[in-house]
Amino acid sequence: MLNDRLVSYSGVQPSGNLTIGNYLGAIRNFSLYSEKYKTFYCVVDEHAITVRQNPAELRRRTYETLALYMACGLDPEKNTLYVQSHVHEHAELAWILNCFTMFGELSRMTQFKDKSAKHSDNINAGLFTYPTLMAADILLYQTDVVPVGIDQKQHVELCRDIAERFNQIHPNTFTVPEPIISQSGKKIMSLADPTKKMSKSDENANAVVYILDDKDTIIRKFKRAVTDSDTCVRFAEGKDGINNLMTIYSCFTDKSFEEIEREFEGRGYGDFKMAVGEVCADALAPVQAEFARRLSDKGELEAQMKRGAEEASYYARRTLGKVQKKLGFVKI
Ligand code: ATP
Ligand code: LTN
Repeated sequence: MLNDRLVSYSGVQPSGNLTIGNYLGAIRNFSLYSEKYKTFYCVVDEHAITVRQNPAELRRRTYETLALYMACGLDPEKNTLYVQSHVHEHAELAWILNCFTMFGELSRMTQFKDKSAKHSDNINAGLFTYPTLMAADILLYQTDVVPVGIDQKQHVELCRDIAERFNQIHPNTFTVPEPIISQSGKKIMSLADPTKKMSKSDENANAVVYILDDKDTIIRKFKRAVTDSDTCVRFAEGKDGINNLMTIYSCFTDKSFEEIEREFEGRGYGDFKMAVGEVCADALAPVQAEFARRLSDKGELEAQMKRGAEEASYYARRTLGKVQKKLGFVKI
């Protein structure tokens, strides 16, 4: 809570081109809070360097992610949109929280296990302590709710544990946040392997639909999506590919699974895949147009980064100051 208003906070890494998983699981839901909550949405570039990034690409994607936030309906007048590395309090609080986080807790994080398997040549300490930086992001703003996809639930739960542990030793320091997982789009799966999460860092571009893919590409990717040897469009155990396509169709049309089954009764997978591609491309078209408009004005994006950083710093400074005082750091 900040100034009697509930707070919503979330972040996206500028680590690749954003996918419809990022859109349906997270970004699309951010604007639901803009009216009633004080909202902070961050481009988490410091998290992105836990795996190697090309500097020029990281810089470009930082601008793009900010432009995409706005294109997805986040009005910078109503939401604080900013870049993590512009607010130094994140890294400072992360260090402090490292001293309140147990080695065993961090070792149990599934994202750490997955990413260390994937990047076995670079299992750095930052990858291991990634969740304490994420906890610092959230706790600096006295956050009440954190809208994320289901893969981030474990990190938000660890953040709650850290906040409760700190509050037990130093009462009334942090608000303890709740993860908010959108039911429909909580885990969009890969089109090539529907048992795996769709991920922006997937090497197979056909497994992933990017928010910025054009209509032909989107339709081609859905046409190639892995399904099963059945022909009937219905949601059932073991039909991971069709279940995933039905989930995506449902997210874009708001239709229930029963309605979708009725709509495609007697029609084959080919028709259905085409329809999923159409609704997805049509829903993304206005986002893409607004993205292009926002990205073409670099000066305005930089001005927004500056405004966002100033707004965020004000609150971040307040919380960090309170924490430092409670710990016994000398103020000069
Ligand atoms: P990376 O591949 O680099 O790990 P990512 O695609 O998992 O990235 P993040 O930046 O880590 O994306 O996630 C941003 C937000 O999108 C988070 O809230 C995350 O839970 C959500 N998200 C990511 N992938 C999916 C997905 N497939 N389905 C639903 N939500 C997702
Ligand atoms: N860890 C998240 C990104 C992230 C985040 C956050 C999400 C960094 N800081 C704070 C919510 C709140 C991810 O990998 N998707």
